[in-house]
Amino acid sequence: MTEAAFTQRVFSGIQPSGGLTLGNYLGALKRFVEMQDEGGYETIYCIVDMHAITAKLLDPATLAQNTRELCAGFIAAGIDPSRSILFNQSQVAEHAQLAWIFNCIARLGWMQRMTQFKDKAGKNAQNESLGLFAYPALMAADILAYHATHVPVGEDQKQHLELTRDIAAKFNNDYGVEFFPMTEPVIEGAATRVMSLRDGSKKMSKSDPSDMSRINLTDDADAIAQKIRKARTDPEPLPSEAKGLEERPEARNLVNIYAALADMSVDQVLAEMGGQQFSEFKPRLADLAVARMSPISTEMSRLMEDPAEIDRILAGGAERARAVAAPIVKRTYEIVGMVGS
Ligand code: AQP
Repeated sequence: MTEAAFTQRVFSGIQPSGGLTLGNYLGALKRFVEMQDEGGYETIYCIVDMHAITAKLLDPATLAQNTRELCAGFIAAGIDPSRSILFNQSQVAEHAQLAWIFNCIARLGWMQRMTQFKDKAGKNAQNESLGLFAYPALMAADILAYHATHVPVGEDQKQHLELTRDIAAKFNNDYGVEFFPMTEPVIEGAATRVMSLRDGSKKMSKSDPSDMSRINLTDDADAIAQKIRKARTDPEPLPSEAKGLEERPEARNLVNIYAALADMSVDQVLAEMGGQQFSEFKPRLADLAVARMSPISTEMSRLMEDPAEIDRILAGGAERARAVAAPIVKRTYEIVGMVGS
């Protein structure tokens, strides 16, 4: 069976494992909105609640609250639920159904090489959940249940996207079909890897125990200014070219954040601000971050006043998502030889 041209379809997701960070926004959500607005793609965005319980089980009320807040955050950032499909993963059973097939396609050795598992499990891997280990197979199912051709993500997800392609290729090869597309990662922008404000070698993360390490989308102006003021830097002024940032991870991080928020290139930022001390640059960065993020957090709070409306949006999105995924997963089961009615 040869699949002709695949529809240009974008899929991506974010886990409701905590509140949105500036890293999630610049690395992923901002690109989600741009790809929706560019046109030329069907865009499907998912709050991946099944992934959110892999690292640790969340209090049920917290998971539900995080899911609704993330939905509000997507909409406040510019996702339009009438133009994009917006839903939470657990409402579309096809994700889990396809993940089982992919658990049987993926090899243990492939999973053992995943750096995210190694980072999250640390020295305690034997005590981690099977779900955390199998996470990349579920992620491949999230993407391939829609035959998605493009996946906007931050740099940290590159290896998982490569695994998705390996799973698709092995499935196609094992069954002699050209059923699953070779999905392209879309890793673009000045801030595809936003680093912790406390440690330039660690990525900014929702689950970092230190709140000072990240900017949350819900932080107020004072909190943002304080976190940027206290962000770790070095004593040198800003260089006037990107090459001068090579050995300066903390400085590079703040310049990348500025460039991404201002929609400028790093070279443009440095042409304007090269020579400045951090005492000058940090307040400018804080003002820009507040100007870009406070309209989003204000709108998020407004949307959160009506959780029933959020639930309606998620249910409507799930129905539309199911309409795309169900025939693809049904056909997958037929290819595998599962007898259906
Ligand atoms: N620091 C980051 N810089 C750029 N992009 C980032 N992303 C996450 N952190 C950064 C991108 O955000 C999307 C959603 O990520 P996720 O929630 O599915 O999981 P994650 O990558 O594990 O993000 P976190 O914030 O670190 O969550 P926890 O702490 O729960 O593990 C992805 O596209 C990711 O690349």
